[in-house]
Amino acid sequence: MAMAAGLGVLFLASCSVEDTTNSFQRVGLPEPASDNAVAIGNLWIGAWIAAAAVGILVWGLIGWAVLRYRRRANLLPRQNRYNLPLEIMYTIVPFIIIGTLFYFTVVTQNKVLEKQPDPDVKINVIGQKWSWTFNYKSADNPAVGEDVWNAGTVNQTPDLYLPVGKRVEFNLHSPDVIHSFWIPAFYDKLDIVPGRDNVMQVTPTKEGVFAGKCAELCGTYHSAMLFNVHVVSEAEYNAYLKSLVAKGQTGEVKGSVDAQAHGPAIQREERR
Ligand SMILES: [Cu+2]
Repeated sequence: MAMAAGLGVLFLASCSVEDTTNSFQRVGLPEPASDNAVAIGNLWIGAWIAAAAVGILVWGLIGWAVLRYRRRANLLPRQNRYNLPLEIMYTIVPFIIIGTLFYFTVVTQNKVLEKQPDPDVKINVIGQKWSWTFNYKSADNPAVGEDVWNAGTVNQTPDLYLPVGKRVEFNLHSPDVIHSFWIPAFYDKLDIVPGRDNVMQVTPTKEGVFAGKCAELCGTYHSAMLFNVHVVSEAEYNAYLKSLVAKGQTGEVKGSVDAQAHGPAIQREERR
């Protein structure tokens, strides 16, 4: 048992979310696709290593006590109480464990929440019952020259385009209830609270198509609150924004109902 436990800790210690295509080594986490994902993933694995080490020690001591002090005769064993050094030890050790976890959590949190004063791309995201609206603040992008938008409905999953390797700022706004903006491959997630716009910054590091979801049970069609994240080259990103200009989806809209009123591209098919 001790050997299996030791192997377990060794396995976890060899885990990292960086530079691995082996999902076992990432403990089942998705392949990280943003700068924050690596920091969050390694904090997660580190917490598992700490939990496994404590668990193995406790299970080991329980197993040892059960075997070593199993009943051999009908005699009552010697009764001990008030072991002061032991009591001090098991008061201090949890503080050390919590302090260590706290330290690494704060370091990771500071990195993840770090905001650059001048991000490359700004997108106003609206999470509304029950889809997403993406407003690309691209008026000062010389390749586009206008703010453009794209929106989904419960029947139409919207697309979100991001340029790879660029600092992206999401301004998260909700006109109705609490939603949560989550791209699992980025690991990072932030609630969208009515009356309070939250800001998230991230740098996508890998091209590809990733799933996006609402991570807050927000109502009847919560399960329809999906979006597709396309991380593409800058040229493809600009070409996409220009295609929105060509469709007439310029300016800024505040939600899918608004988007339907504005945009010929969006069909009126929202469920009642
Ligand atoms: Cu939602």
